[in-house]
Amino acid sequence: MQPQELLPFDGSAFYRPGFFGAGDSERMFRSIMDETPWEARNIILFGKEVPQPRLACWYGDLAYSYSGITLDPRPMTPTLLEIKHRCEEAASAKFNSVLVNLYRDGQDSMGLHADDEPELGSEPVIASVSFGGERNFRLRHRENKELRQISLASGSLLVMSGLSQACWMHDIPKTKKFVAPRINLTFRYIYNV
Ligand SMILES: O=C(O)CCC(=O)C(=O)O
Ligand SMILES: [Mn+2]
Repeated sequence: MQPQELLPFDGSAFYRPGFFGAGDSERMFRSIMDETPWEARNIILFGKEVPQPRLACWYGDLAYSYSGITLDPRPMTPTLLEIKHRCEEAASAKFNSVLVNLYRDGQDSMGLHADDEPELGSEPVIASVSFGGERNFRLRHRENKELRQISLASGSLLVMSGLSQACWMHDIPKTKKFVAPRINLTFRYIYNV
């Protein structure tokens, strides 16, 4: 599959399958799986405390808050730094943080949201890398409800920028299909606001 732009207007979500080769992807999946102190956190959803339907870990220089929880920062590992540098080059942007998510099976998911917290600035660049099982990624326009979706392949890079967070929301829905565990990394630049 060729690199492609997923958004018709109001921002960019540029998809690059095979950004990491199969060998690199397998090696990175394994080391992130083994080195990450995975956390199962509770989040506040519609005022109620519920377990987050995935495991996660936050790396970077600054703490990060979303959905009512604060993630303490920890230094990036050599593997994460290697991936960060490749993403910085591809996205022509700098990143100082990464949220690492583990979707253990089809019942793990990420609800509809935008990465639009104030500390990300007004038009954040977000580099999203996927390793392992393929999952469907959906983008939904806030106003006209237009839907774009793509199956995020192992080794792929998705760079969201411009108005993508202001005008669109995104999610990873649950699936009843059998899916292998998937690791996703979203690199961001957090301003100290
Ligand atoms: O798992 C994904 O592909 C999306 C993750 C995401 O949207 C996030 O971490 O903010
Ligand atoms: Mn997101």
